[in-house]
Amino acid sequence: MGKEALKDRNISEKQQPWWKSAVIYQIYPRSFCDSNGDGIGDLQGIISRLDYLQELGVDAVWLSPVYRSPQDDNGYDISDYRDIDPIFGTLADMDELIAEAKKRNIRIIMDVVVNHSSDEHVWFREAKKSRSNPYHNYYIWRDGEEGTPPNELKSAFGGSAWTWVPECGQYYLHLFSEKQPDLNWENPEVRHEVHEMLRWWADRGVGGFRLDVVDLFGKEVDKMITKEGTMLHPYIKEMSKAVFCNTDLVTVGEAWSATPERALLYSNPDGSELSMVFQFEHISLDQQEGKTKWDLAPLPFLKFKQVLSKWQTELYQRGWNSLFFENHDLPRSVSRFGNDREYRIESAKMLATLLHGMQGTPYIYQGQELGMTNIRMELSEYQDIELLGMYRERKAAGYPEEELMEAIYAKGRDNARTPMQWSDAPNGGFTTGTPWLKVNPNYKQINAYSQVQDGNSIFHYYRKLIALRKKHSVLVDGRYELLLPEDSSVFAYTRTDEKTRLLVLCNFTADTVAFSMDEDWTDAEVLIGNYESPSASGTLRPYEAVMLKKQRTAEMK
Ligand code: TEU
Ligand code: CA
Repeated sequence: MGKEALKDRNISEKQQPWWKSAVIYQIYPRSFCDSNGDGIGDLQGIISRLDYLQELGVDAVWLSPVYRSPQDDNGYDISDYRDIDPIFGTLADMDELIAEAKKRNIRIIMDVVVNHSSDEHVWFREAKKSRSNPYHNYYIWRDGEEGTPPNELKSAFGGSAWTWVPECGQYYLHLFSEKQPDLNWENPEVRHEVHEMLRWWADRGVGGFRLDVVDLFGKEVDKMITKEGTMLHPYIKEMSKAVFCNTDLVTVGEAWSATPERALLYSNPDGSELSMVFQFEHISLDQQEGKTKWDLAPLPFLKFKQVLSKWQTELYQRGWNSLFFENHDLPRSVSRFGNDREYRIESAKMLATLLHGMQGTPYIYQGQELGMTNIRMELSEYQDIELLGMYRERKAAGYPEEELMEAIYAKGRDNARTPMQWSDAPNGGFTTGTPWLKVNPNYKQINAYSQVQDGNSIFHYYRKLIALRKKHSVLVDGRYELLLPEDSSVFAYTRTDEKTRLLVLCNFTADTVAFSMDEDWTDAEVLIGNYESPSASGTLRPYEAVMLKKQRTAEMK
């Protein structure tokens, strides 16, 4: 046996944490299922759909925030970390959700937003009363003169990151909306409060935590450093020691700035920090160099392959990837990377194959398993604070209306937030009332009810991919290798362990394409594919995807 193969075997024989073979489903509660007709999804709605998630086969649910909140940023502005917002239900509903999910072997992962709180949190209400208030130092204040903020830091949602408070004669920092004041992580009391709160949720039985904008925790505002400050990793280590270590909690940090080098720290297998991070490199390619996501550019496909492959190889056996194409901040992947018209079903399955064949923990965002698509609405119908902020700023700066709307159609966060399409009943079966955000009119064709009935649906394709991960450990541990790096249509790679080799082939175009490979795969077993029978070897039909498996032999490298 070669050295590589020995290494492959050692890792697969080690006892693995549960989340290395898990698939996680993200729920955006406001848009998932409304149980009481007020137009807003809620906890009882989620409970009523747990059987659906069990059928899909997911191991855990990442729940976007349901804490008490004025909902300025749909719950990412928390006013009480230990209570549930009345629009979603009560703490008793939350306990019921945890227990009902557990019965179905599903863990609940809480979304922890502690870079900032709501300005309506009692800490901030106190903090802004005076400089001498005991909570003042829970937030980040700088002296200055009204009208002249301390520095040029900008809010992600438009305008300055500083807001003046006359009572204190000071500015407070908010890297997001002014209703989201940044917590002062330099204050040990703040960090202690966070640890206590996390333990409180762990004791209630949750399965883990997703940490919102974790890379901002160590900010050094006077040096204009927001991401990856000097104290970032010490703070995470401290938190891990206080809360996560010696538990089986899964932890995933959201880190827009993460490079593979950083990710090796965050996801160090020694457990000193987190289980994994969300990195966004592959998500930030279809935009103009050095600009924002609103400055659209076509996806550079070769770069896309190279970036995803880099993450696969750099973290192999030294860290852990999270795998995702969608979340509540991103457009729908079938509209973005696939074809949401004539090849919607094929391309949704192709993207699923690509992602679920890789190493890491796959995340499915609600509706992705149905191939839900982007939406186009009238400006007045949009709700998202980010896209409205962008529109206001760019409109004032003279951008043409048409360009702004195109950017919103392509990248606006409301694309992901339209209500879940459960059936062809009015409003897609999401609510009996008026939904808080318009339901995508295509719900008559695209809905869960019809896909659960149809064995060939995207839903069942995801179900099979999840089942494959449980069955073939090579999907969890296998070494990744990119093939055909220069091919401008096909994304191809292998996964290899001691016994098995998998080949994943994905056509990213609406044409039938030919390609050639050195290795012979003609007799390989087809694990899954999105056409009834696979193509003749060496060709792929429009958006075709296939995953093949064969036994590894001595002469294979
Ligand atoms: O997002 C982090 C963040 O930086 C976003 O502003 C992101 O850049 C943007 O959505 C991409 O278009 C997290 C949450 O996921 C997001 O929903 C919150 O609005 C944000 O933090 C503030 O809590
Ligand atoms: Ca409701």
